[in-house]
Amino acid sequence: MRLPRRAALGLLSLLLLLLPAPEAAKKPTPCQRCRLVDKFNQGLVDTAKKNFGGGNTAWEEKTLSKYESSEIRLLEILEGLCESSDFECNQMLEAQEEHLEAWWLQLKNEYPDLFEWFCVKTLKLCCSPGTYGPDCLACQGGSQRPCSGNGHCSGDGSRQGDGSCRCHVGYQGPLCTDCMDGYFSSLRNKTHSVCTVCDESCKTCSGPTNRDCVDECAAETPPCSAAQFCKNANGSYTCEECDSSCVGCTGEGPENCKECIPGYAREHGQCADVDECSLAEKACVRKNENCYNTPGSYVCVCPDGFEETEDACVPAEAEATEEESPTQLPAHEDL
Ligand SMILES: *[C@@H]1O[C@H](CO)[C@@H](O)[C@H](O)[C@H]1NC(C)=O
Ligand SMILES: *[C@@H]1O[C@H](CO)[C@@H](O)[C@H](O)[C@H]1NC(C)=O
Ligand SMILES: [Ca+2]
Repeated sequence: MRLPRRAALGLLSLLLLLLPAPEAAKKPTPCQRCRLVDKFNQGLVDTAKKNFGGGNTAWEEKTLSKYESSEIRLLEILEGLCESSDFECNQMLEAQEEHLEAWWLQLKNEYPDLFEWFCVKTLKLCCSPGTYGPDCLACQGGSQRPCSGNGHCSGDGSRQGDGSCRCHVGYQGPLCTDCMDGYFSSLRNKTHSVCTVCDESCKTCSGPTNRDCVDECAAETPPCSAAQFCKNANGSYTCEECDSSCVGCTGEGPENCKECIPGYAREHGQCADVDECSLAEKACVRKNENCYNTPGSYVCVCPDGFEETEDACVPAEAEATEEESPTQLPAHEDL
């Protein structure tokens, strides 16, 4: 089915109405509108070689009305300033034409920079480059090289913004002098800072090649917790848990412990359980008591047929022995 032409057109215009106007997002700021001075300067260039038509005659040269500084030339320049369809440009031109004329006829020698005189000083719509905000204050890092030349100053050249820096990629810090991770400082003096990208295999680096990757594990403040060790990888690292017999470690397994947990001691270079029952000094001191070694500890228990008293294991009563005869190895909880 085909829509009748009128209906299709109606639908189209409805759609256009519903779509957000693209200009709304890019509405020029007052300072950007004042950039018609750029067109004015272009007009100056375009008319520089012109004259009244046949070349300035000697008579014309002598009279005051040389083309170079004539109102004729001004009008020619003003004519080319705005597209006829550019409402805002024409509105501004109409409102400020007298200013431009005054500059052209009287002030251009004193204030040769039209932008500076017209947009900054007179209309106060812009600021000089390197300055920002209602009062045209210097950008972070100064108006000569805002943001150390490594970023954009918020509101630079306009009456807006806050003068802070939005750094170019690779740079960070309030003045864009610091390097981001993945970049290294290849030049740094009082005024200049240059950050250069690391080799792609490095996360951080001190130079441009893959031999300049920073070993994070060798950093002054190690990146892993006390119960972990740092494993260096290409351009990266991982933190891995120490062996359970370690208090701190330099690597994997019980042989890389810094210290052993209680109940363990270094034996053949690695942390191993201490067999307290075979020590020269008896671990279990009560009379008749048996000693059982456990990982990290030991237990002392009375043998079958004996009863615990405070300082000895004594033979149990006959009936009690019968009742308890199937007793097996004591569990840890009997400690
Ligand atoms: C800092 O380095 C830049 C770039 O090489 C150089 O132009 C400038 O003169 C240096 N400034 C100082 C103070 O050394
Ligand atoms: C690290 O990278 C180098 C060169 O890119 C390579 O020869 C080496 O095997 C890598 N090492 C690891 C642990 O991935
Ligand atoms: Ca033990």
